[in-house]
Amino acid sequence: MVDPNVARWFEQVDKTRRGRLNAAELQEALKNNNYSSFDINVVAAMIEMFDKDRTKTINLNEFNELWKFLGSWRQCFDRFDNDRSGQIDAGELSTALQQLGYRFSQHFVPVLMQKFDYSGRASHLQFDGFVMALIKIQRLTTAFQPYDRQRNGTAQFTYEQFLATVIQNT
Ligand SMILES: [Ca+2]
Ligand SMILES: [Ca+2]
Repeated sequence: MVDPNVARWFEQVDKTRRGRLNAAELQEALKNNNYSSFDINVVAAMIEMFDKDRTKTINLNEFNELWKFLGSWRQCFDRFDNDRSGQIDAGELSTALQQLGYRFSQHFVPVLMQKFDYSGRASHLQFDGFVMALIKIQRLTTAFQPYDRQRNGTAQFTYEQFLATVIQNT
């Protein structure tokens, strides 16, 4: 079942009326709290995840699934946006990662800020950067775990295993 509000929004951004959104149209549909559009890299990642019929475009059913996915991430984002600024700063991100069960040192958060603050300021994550950061961490953690036999956060792998893992997951 497609939510009628979602269907209406889909129709508004489907300017070409072809029943499917390309990357530019989807980018128009996905907004951060400050009304900026999602970064095009995040739009591309969303298409890759939700384009089930491999058309490189997003139809209404795919859009509906994407919308539900982002809705649950939005709740998570709002929960960790402690000062209600509509963006996630380094302190909020650090708390979020801890509460989501990750154990990182203080050196790791700046790496994330650098990469996922698409404004280039490395100071705040908008919703798109927050979602992207957590998706990547989830994926790479899952890819790392089979190598981490003692479950202590260290692993040995060959150069080729490392490359394969990164290429498959980023
Ligand atoms: Ca599709
Ligand atoms: Ca905030």
